[in-house]
Amino acid sequence: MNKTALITGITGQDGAYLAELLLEKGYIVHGIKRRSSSFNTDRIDHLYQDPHEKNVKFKLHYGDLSDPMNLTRIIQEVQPDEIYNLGAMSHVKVSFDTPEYTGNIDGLGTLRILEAVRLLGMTDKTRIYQASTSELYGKVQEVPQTEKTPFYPRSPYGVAKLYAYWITVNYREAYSMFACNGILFNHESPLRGETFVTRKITRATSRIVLGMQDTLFLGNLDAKRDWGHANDYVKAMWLMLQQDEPEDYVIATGVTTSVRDFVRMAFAEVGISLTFEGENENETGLVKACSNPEFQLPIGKVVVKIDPKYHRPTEVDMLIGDATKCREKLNWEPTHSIGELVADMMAADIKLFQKEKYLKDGGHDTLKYNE
Ligand code: NDP
Ligand code: GDR
Repeated sequence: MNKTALITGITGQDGAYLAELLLEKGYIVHGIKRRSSSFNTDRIDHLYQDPHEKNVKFKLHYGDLSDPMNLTRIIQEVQPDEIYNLGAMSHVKVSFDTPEYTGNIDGLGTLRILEAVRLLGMTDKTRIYQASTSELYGKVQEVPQTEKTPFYPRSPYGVAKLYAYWITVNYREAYSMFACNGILFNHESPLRGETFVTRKITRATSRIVLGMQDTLFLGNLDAKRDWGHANDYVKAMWLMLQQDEPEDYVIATGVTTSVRDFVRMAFAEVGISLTFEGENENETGLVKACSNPEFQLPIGKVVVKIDPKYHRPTEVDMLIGDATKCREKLNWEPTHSIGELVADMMAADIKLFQKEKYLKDGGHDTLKYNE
């Protein structure tokens, strides 16, 4: 019998990779998408199956984590063996602008899923994965961070996810539910949302070397993150739900890199070396040398500047994870180094913007871009 999975946040980066993985494994995959005035299914359009055909293995339902009735009905209809709760307002900086909404979706949304499963009497049938995060660690207490490191979140997003983490643990203990927290460190890919720093950098680097943008404006260049590849991380999510016992796991690479070094690596992918000068808000990134005849920029050109609007009221300075438990119990290893991640993202964005430039030069300037 095929297993059935339900994914919230299926239209996001992780939702797309996870849906692909589960379909490959023979699952019937259901996903919850939000109604939007414009299409929001770009990342999963290649998985679409005509619902009029027989044996459809991929199905989308309209829904929202703010709506408990809707969630309960979908769970009752779908009868999932596994629920992956990936839906969230996932942008840390934006959570300072929308703190209550973030608490409702990222915190209470998790409760709504757990409570629906409990009220429907499905606690023995349905296993639940909760998308927890390294943002729980926040202010550095211990390096590297493990499952035992104390939490100290530093944003409304982190605090909402703290509630979600503990309500998942509580339902596991109170009602013997198979519910796990994956404490995932930052993971990126060519499908990463355009306003997260890595994708912002690879998009801007591509546009700058193609002559489509002048400058990349960033906030804190000193922040350090443990960046892995989303394609690796969704495999760990699945593995957690295949174990005999429900537990919480850290998923990380164990390597940390500053935002400044990520910028250097992105430009290096296209043969441009950068040097950074100045301090704090006056720091700039300048072209030091170009070794690729295809992508030439004037030596000394300023390509990176600081815009204080990207600074956060409270920042998470440094994250580095210790995934020993995951390696030992789940036999999981990341397969992409930071260099391979940057190369993958740069190759995809160069291709994307070469295509856009071609269309633009031909008078078909239809695409928008975000900062
Ligand atoms: P994305 O921002 O790419 O995707 C978030 C998904 O949640 C989208 O499908 C979005 O829908 C959906 N969503 C947002 N609000 C609601 C809502 N009110 N109701 C239902 N769905 C909603 O995030 P990622 O794929 O990167 O991350 C997946 C999960 O993992 C998130 O919970 C995130 O917080 C968490 N996480 C991510 C990490 C990372 O580095 N990527 C690390 C650790 C945790 P729409 O497309 O319509 O906006
Ligand atoms: P993060 O990711 O906050 O770690 O949350 P993000 O890429 O937004 O920021 C990483 C670091 O880069 C610094 N930074 C900037 N960030 C953005 N977005 N834009 C900028 O211009 C910029 N300049 C510097 C930030 O200050 C920060 O220190 C991500 C999300 O996916 C969460 O959902 C997830 O839980 C965590 O990763 C783990």
